[in-house]
Amino acid sequence: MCGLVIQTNGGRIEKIRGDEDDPLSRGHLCPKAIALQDLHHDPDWLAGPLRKRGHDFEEISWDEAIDETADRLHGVQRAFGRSAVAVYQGNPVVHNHGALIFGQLFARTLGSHSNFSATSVDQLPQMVAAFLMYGHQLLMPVPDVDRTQHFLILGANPLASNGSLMSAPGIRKRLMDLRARGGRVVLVDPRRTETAAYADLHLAIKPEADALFLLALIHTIFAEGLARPGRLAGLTEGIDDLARIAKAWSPEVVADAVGLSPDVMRQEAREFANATSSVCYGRVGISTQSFGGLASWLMNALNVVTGNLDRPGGFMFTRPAVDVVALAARAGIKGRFGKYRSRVRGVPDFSGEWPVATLAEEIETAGKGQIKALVTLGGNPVLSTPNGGRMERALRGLDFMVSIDPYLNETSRWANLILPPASPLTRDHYDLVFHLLAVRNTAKFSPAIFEKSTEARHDWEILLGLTEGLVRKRGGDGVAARLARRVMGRLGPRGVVGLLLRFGPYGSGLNPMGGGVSLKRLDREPSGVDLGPLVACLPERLYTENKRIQLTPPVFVEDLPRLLSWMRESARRGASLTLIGRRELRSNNSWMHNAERLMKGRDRCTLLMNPLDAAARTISNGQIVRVRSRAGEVEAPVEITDTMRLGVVSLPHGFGHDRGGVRLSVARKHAGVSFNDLADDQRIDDLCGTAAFSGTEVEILGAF
Ligand SMILES: Nc1nc2c(c(=O)[nH]1)N[C@H]1C(S)=C(S)[C@@H](COP(=O)(O)OP(=O)(O)OC[C@H]3O[C@@H](n4cnc5c(=O)[nH]c(N)nc54)[C@H](O)[C@@H]3O)O[C@H]1N2
Ligand SMILES: Nc1nc2c(c(=O)[nH]1)N[C@H]1C(S)=C(S)[C@@H](COP(=O)(O)OP(=O)(O)OC[C@H]3O[C@@H](n4cnc5c(=O)[nH]c(N)nc54)[C@H](O)[C@@H]3O)O[C@H]1N2
Ligand SMILES: [Mo]
Repeated sequence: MCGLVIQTNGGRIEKIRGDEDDPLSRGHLCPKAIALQDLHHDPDWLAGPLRKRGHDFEEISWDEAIDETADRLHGVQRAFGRSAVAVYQGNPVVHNHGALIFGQLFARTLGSHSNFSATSVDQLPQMVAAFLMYGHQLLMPVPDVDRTQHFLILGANPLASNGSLMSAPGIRKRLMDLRARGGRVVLVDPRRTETAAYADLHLAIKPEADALFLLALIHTIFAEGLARPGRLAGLTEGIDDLARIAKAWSPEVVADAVGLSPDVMRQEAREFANATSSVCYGRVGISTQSFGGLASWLMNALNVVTGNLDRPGGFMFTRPAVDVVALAARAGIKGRFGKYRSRVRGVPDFSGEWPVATLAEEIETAGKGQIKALVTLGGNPVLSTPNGGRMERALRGLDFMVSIDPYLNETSRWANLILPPASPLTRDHYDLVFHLLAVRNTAKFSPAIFEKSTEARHDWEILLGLTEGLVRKRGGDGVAARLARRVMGRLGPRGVVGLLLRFGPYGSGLNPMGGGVSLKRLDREPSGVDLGPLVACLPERLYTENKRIQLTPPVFVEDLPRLLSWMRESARRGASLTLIGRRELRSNNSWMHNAERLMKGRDRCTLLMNPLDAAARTISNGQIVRVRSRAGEVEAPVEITDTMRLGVVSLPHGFGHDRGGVRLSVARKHAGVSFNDLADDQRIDDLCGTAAFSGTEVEILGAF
């Protein structure tokens, strides 16, 4: 989302800097932007399709690769049913409008019910909350960080991540401005992170206790008469029910399990309720844990009961130039929770998608409905989903696998075919998803910097080719579908975005004179167009049937007994360590470790440990330790630091590049180990199936 100015000379990049004229990023850029040049010139970025041959891969032509893939997918579907082919879509897809639009087309044509994505190792609980409370899975409010006076952050490290479900380039400056205008930042995280340096108060909570913490805040707010929903009162159902529920969860009751004193929680409740504006925001730390659904619900509820939803300085909805919320609703996709249960473990689906923590077992378990083939699109599940070891074994047992991915990496090495897209700098860019989640309404279209070589293909071209190939193998399809594909192919991603802008909230619609926010205008103003700060939009924006906010959806209320048992057991839990994850500024999930510029300097894949935990195990700084969980074992160097809460250790995810057969020459030199070799595929939030990374129990077997 950062606006970049890229200076080129012939086919080379000379310089990359932040674009001061970008209305969202205002000149900010992070190390990943500079590393774009490493990606663009990376010799490991595959130039063309590869086909597995024995233990190695051979280069083949695009025509052959597309035809063979279509043929194999068709064969599996004919023999075992359409859902025998699963699709896993990874994170880069949502940053790539071509892959996003044409990935939908491909998936719809494939017609399988076996859909998986990185959503269920990420923001799924927050989508469930948006759906159940506001009536639409994409209606996720964003903290109005530029105007708030009290920013309560749970389980997020925006200084490293740049914000998430809060696109906020240059967050450091935004937090400094917040405090300079007399506002307050409170951070709740078991680790004193980089973000803590910009907070007034850091509260080192125990992992997975966020729902309890939020209940204690809501309890206090009702008990002390601080609930002031204001105008939201008339738009909300269930305020009294919530007050009744919260009665049982006083700060005293939850304190031990949360690991914070009742006074601290009570104080924060008062300050949050009394500030002129406040917002509670939580991210990966409250999503990928056993109570992610409950925490996401309560985070929203706290904002509602204090009147901070949908008001400046609070938790607000965006109005992007391509309104994907309205588009999805028009297509009938607002969300659907738990219509089906998964075959093996019986976990609920969400909007036709299964939690990826169930993918390996669905591949391994024989019987009707077994998954026999897999398509990965911009995803690396071996490193990014729980129990990577089991995932690898499962992938090996597939009849067929294809990876649409630029690299021969930990996942794609198990594929029969790898179909690599051209470099990101050879394609246009429009943020269909992240404008929706940005702290300011802006629109920007970035043209491709370089022309791609004639042999190379973009993701969308690969996906369109596969779609057409599949239809051919099936012996054709209807006129309407054929026409739709023809039109989309002609338009390409740029043309589709142009149409979406035209018929979006700032577009000219059917007016033949054009105007408003159009592709033409964005071409003329390449730094982007400022559409202003976030504006209040309730109740119009709500998609619930009665146009009211649902404050106590039964799905959440019925999950409270599980939280209660966990709280009671927490006192009895042993002296083992609990593991949490972290993100590094110079890293991007599992796939940017092949960029020299990012990998320079110290080893970042270290196990952070409190000095007392280290002393108790006679471990010294830098020592390699063997860590074991129920799912597996890894060896990692320890970094002793008092930034960690006692009893909690932290390891980043996305490393572990020393697996055989991987073609990542730089990443291999900084291989690290994979968090997800320790994460347990059986540990999920029972409410929605999201992987529970936080709170993974580990023991240290020895130091070397
Ligand atoms: N333990 C632990 N696990 C986690 C997390 C955590 O915090 N802790 N975080 C989770 C989160 S939030 C996420 S989003 C997931 C991410 O999970 P994934 O999306 O599965 O993983 P990524 O590392 O983003 O891998 C993306 C893949 O896309 C490829 N790729 C990159 N650019 C392109 C492109 O333009 N086109 C195509 N076709 N492919 C491309 C890369 O080579 C790589 O193989 O990981 C999750 N896993
Ligand atoms: N540089 C960089 N930027 C990124 C990424 C990257 O890999 N590198 N990944 C991108 C992606 S895909 C995403 S989803 C976003 C994520 O963005 P963020 O969520 O802001 O980033 P994380 O660093 O995962 O922050 C999670 C925090 O939760 C804390 N935590 C862990 N368990 C718990 C818990 O039980 N309770 C509480 N309260 N806190 C807990 C961790 O210590 C950590 O500081 O970042 C995006 N931006
Ligand atoms: Mo993510």
